[in-house]
Amino acid sequence: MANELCVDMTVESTAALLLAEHDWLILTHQYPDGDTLGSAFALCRALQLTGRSARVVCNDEIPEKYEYLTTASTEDPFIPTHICAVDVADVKLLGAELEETYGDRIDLCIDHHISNTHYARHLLLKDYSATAMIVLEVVRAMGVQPDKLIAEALYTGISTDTGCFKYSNTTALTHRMAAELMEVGIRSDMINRQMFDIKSRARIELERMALADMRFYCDGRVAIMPVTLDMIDKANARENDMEGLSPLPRQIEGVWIGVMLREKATGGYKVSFRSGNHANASAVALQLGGGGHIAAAGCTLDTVSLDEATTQVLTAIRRAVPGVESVDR
Ligand SMILES: [Mn+2]
Repeated sequence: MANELCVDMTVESTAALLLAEHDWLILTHQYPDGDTLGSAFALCRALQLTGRSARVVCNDEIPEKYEYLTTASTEDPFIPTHICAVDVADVKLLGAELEETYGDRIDLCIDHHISNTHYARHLLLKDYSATAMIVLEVVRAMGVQPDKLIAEALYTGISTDTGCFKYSNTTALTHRMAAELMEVGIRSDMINRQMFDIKSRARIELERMALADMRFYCDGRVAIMPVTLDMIDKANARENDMEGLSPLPRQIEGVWIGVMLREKATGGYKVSFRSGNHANASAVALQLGGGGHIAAAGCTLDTVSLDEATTQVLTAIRRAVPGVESVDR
């Protein structure tokens, strides 16, 4: 629920608030990504450079590929009295443990999600491509010139939240800020390779098996890719290896709707729909009791076999996507 006592902040008043206190615990969202981590470690270092004590905490383990970010700050030991959340749209997204401990006492939130629920006492909200862009403005307003470590952390946030500057949320300002960070002398090539190119061996094995079992329907306008427990087991894949798998079928030329059917440990399938200009993924997901956005949506099908899940998905697509079947037949 929105908090009426939440104070809207400017970049300047946020910088002043941060500098007015002597210690800050910085919280990221659960299942951390490049933006929440980049924003957190950059802000942490900026605070430390101004003589404050600061530390980053995350509900979940930080995936290995982000490890270079953690060197941006030192592990200050202190009992936290001031709490700041970055890139966290809702208090629930902190993750169970952090929400339990800090959920009702967040002093400041810096975020770019317009859906932010105003759970913090002070909120700096700007409709930017990444929270890291807002943090760059705050760091400057604190009188800190971004050094290489801060710049690499912020660049990571901007690059990951824009899909390496490919998503429609990429603006001229996104590029300008990225360019400013590059002028500091960052390893943007290493960062983008680490974030977007490198895949684990297990991930490639999993992709190989999933692609081998992918089937096409509706004259190639629908592609359904199964990811079964058996495949996950054979590939020796961990949760990290699953990230970003669902857009694969949609990348194929001529596919309007790409579907991933991921078998759940408890039985049944988690279904992800990805669509382009020709179809509304959320309309399809709604047919099956799910939801989401136009380009990306999902639902869960409990206690069904792979064949049954495929049939249900195809029925929903034929109902919700006009013209998906060839007009010739
Ligand atoms: Mn973000």
